[in-house]
Amino acid sequence: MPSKVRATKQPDQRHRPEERRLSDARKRVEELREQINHHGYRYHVLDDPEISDYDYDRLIRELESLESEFPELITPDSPTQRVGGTPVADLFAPVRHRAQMMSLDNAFSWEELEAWGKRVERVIGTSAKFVCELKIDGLAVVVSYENGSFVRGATRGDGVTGEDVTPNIRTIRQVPVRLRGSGHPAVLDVRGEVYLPVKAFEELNEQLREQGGRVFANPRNAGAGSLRQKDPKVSASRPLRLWCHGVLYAERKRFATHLESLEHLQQAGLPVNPATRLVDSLQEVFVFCERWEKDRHTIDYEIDGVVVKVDSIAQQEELGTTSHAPRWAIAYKFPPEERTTLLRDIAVNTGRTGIVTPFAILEPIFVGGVTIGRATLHNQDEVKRRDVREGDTVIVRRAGDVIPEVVGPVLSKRPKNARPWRFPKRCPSCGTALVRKEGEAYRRCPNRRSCPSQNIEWLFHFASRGAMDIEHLGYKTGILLLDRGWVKDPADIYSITLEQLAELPGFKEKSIENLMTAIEGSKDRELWRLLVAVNVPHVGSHVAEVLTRAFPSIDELEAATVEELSAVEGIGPEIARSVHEWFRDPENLALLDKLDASGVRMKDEAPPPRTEGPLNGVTIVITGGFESMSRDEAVAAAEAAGARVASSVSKKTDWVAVGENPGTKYQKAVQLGVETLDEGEFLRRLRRV
Ligand code: 0OX
Repeated sequence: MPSKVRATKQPDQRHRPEERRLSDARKRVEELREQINHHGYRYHVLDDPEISDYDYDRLIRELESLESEFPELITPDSPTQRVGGTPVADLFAPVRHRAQMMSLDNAFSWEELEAWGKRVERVIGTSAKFVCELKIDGLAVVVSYENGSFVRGATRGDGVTGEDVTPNIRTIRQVPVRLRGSGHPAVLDVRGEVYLPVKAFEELNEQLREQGGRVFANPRNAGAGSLRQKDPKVSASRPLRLWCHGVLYAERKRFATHLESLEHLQQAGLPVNPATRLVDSLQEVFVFCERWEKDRHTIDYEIDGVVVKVDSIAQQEELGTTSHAPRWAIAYKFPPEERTTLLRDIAVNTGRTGIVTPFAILEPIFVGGVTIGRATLHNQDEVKRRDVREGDTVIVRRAGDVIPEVVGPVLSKRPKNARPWRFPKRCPSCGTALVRKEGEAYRRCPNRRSCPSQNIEWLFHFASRGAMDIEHLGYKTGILLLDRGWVKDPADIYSITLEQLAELPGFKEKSIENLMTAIEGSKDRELWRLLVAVNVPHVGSHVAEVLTRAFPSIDELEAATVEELSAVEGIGPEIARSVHEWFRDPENLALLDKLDASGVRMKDEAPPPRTEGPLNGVTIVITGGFESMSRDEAVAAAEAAGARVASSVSKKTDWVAVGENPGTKYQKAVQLGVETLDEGEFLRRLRRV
């Protein structure tokens, strides 16, 4: 009998009215979720909606209103919970991947691609089928489902451990909160690439420029910045997207081919790039690559090549992997893009360290996925070598993340009156006579303390994401602070007062509070950030991290001799001398004192005592290369197991893990009688086998 008829004839007397309402609401909520998930998939993944935006919004609003009336019905996989569903406390917590997230080897030419293909066919002893995919220039992520529900999103990190970005991934509309259909593996980890479409990138930069903030160099950086937002609401406001390109881990499920795994993902409602093709020969791989090299700007996201994968999983297994990349896949990288345009003018700019760099002002041109109006000319010698002149038609190149550069002039188009360019004698910002030291390629402005250009560039660098990471302190605000004379060097920002900020145009209660909080928060940054921020020549983030791991306080860095500095693995004599010299300059020491007096942290906290791990309290050294992991992975794995990994062998070393082609550390270990282990034993001690 139809339930409707029974319900009118025999009302259910056992339930009270509010329970009845709740059970009706539950039913409707489930219906709505199913409909919303279905239409969301049609719209966001298939790009083929079945209902109008208006009707879709109505469904969402009805669900929101029911969930607000019956909060007990809210579940984390409800389509209303895309923003703010998960406790944000877990954001960026380390996530150990269930399988290593390998990277890709590159082929930069047809020859290299062909050599790879031939090797593949030699190893498997037959011809192969290949899957060709667009190589998305985005951020590698893993998206995890348990029993069909989205549970986690993480960045690739070093391939072994990434960062938890679940709330931010959840804001991506193409990521289904529940997989379609049934019978999904209990655990499914999907590899994909998160990206920001080019148009969204341009709009975002426009917005940031208006707010006087820092703009992103390219869509990839903007995507990374948007994914790594501390506030998922900000991530949600950036239209990030995802393409899935493989299964990283599927519990109790084996696919026969890569294509089959992609089809499974697609049927589950995950976005798989429609340009993906299965081809029968290397010849067809070339055709695919050629087509997409030509058509790369017909799509609304950046690609930097084609990923070619052997389709058969059995053949993939036969080919195996190197320490960092599978032998069954390769990335064919597109050559950098070049275009010609008019060079309107050559100008120079004084940077944060006083180096004066020439750059070209161009007729804006779309190259490498973005419109550029300026391109670097590097230095005086380069301008001479390339002999570019004002009025020239020039070739401009931009590759991936690299700063656009002028390759050279098109001589046949040179105007008759074009004259060789002459480097200015004075700083364009402060008028001080420029100097060029013997053996240096650069001219510098020696006016270290009062050149406006050096000051703003330094302040901007000090506050940048890669240094002290002070949000809301961009060029616009920096210039206001410098112009008023309140900030003469970056340490002065720590003495800025609320009253001063209130005098600045456009500063209201909220923006003042934001900036003050950001400045205060930056006092407690890791030491490497401070070292980058204070402008030590040759010290970027990587070198700074290496140095501060060995010398975890400013006092220790200052006291270190050139020999001690260069004994640190990864620190060469030039860097060591540069750091040592920087710490001998009284002006630099005065700056550090001032920062110290303002409460800026001058040392790193001791690492927290490790509570578990098979190598607790063990000091080891790693030398040579391993089959199963890269050097960085070996260090990370040993540290994760509780070991202290030292850079040189001493009597205090407990043992040395020795890989292929070990260096002098191996000999030193033998000399000192320190135990040495091969890769197998090393893995056993890591409890990996
Ligand atoms: C991409 C992309 C990256 C990963 C390791 C083994 C195969 N950027 O679009 N990686 C992979 O797969 C690799 N595929 C892709 N399409």
